[in-house]
Amino acid sequence: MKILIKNGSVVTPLGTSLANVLIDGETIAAVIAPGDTTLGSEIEHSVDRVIDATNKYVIPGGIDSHTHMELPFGGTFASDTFETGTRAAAWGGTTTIIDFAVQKYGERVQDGLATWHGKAAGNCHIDYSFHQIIGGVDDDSLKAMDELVNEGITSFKLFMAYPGVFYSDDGQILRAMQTAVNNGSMIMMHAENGIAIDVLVAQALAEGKTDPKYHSLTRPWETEAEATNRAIMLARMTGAPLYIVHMSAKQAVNVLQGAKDEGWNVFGETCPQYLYLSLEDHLSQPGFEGAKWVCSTPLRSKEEGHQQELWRYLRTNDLSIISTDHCPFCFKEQKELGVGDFSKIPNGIGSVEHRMDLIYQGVVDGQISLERWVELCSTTPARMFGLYPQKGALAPGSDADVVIYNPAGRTEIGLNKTHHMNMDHSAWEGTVIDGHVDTVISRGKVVVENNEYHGAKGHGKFLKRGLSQYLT
Ligand code: DUC
Ligand code: ZN
Ligand code: ZN
Repeated sequence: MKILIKNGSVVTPLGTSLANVLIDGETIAAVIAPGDTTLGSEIEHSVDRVIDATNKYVIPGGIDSHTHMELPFGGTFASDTFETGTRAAAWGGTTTIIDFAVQKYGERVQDGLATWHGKAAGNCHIDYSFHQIIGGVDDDSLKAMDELVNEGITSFKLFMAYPGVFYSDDGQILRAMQTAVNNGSMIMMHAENGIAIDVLVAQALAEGKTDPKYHSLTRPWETEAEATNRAIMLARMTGAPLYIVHMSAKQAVNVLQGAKDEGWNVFGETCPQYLYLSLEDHLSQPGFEGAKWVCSTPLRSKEEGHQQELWRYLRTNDLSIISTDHCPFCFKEQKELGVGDFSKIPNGIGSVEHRMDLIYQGVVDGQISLERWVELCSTTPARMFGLYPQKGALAPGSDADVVIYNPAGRTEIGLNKTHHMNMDHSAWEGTVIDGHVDTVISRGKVVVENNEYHGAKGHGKFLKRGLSQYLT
């Protein structure tokens, strides 16, 4: 199948220009500037389909480098399967996800990874890869890290939070970082001081503070900034590269910025929820409603001014990537596990379908440029996690993952329960976006067009990743 996308404005981190994009099978064959006749003007007649993208943006498909399909958490499982979650992602212009395979404490890392391959294989609508969560650092799991790098799993997540579940102590973190230095992989960190948080949580509950808002109040910004600083110091001791996930506190990013400025190989990501949602407006809603917005790191206080600072750090590249940390739970029976005890509310928000739209709104609002939107949501994730230029680029030879985005369109999120994630509510209900994902192409196949879905499970393939382009 040959497709010509005609007259669109092609947007990459390098700039925006009118061009035609020729797709041949699963890859991009050419990006043709107007007036370039070297490929022959009859090209339009030699293709199977012409898609007119006049007045629309043509961008590389979104890459969400932080999702949790089917994650076991808080006595339940994240409600999107690989099938439902990747379908929802495709609807929203995301054509690759990197999910987190889990090594549970006491389990072999290889067995945890095999479980994740089993969940995803044959079920995904778009291409996918995995980072590996190391839930128990010991001699065996450190050896396994080397093995996994050869299998295309080149990044490992550790937790400074959740004692007794995913938590690693400083010595374990240090050893994992030393291993990463040797095998060239990236250490990803959930940076919150879980030991301090557990004390604050127990004290709040003992005082009868059980509402969802206490989830944030028992995880103050200091717990994030302290853990971020400690993770950076451990990385400095070892020389390991470090990528801090889901950053929400401006003070934590400030610490990261300081280390970057001193020349350390440290990176940060944030997520749409930290840019738009807050403790006051969402987590503090009456009754148990706020449970919809319980996630970790937590939504922060609007009054503390985190959101503007996070946008600023996105402009200055102190934050390099916007992922979702997509971790959906239904309100009924899942979030409700925490009625009367906020600490039992499963942590997570579902956004995999909305990230491209939500961050495009940042372009409309003047927070970031069009090119930076593409860089934060597609190109840098590909480069950071060893997928570039197969993904994240509109260039000859790259996979034909393409989104045609209509800046004159409108998207009303959650209106009439019309999202496609497997959730009985949306944390984004009522959000209006001044733009619309018109057409989505995944490896040469048109999967979304005219508000209709044409994708299929099993189309998505596992991506063996190389090493990060941000490391030497
Ligand atoms: N944060 C969440 O919100 N959910 C799952 C795990 C995490 O770190
Ligand atoms: Zn995390
Ligand atoms: Zn996560």
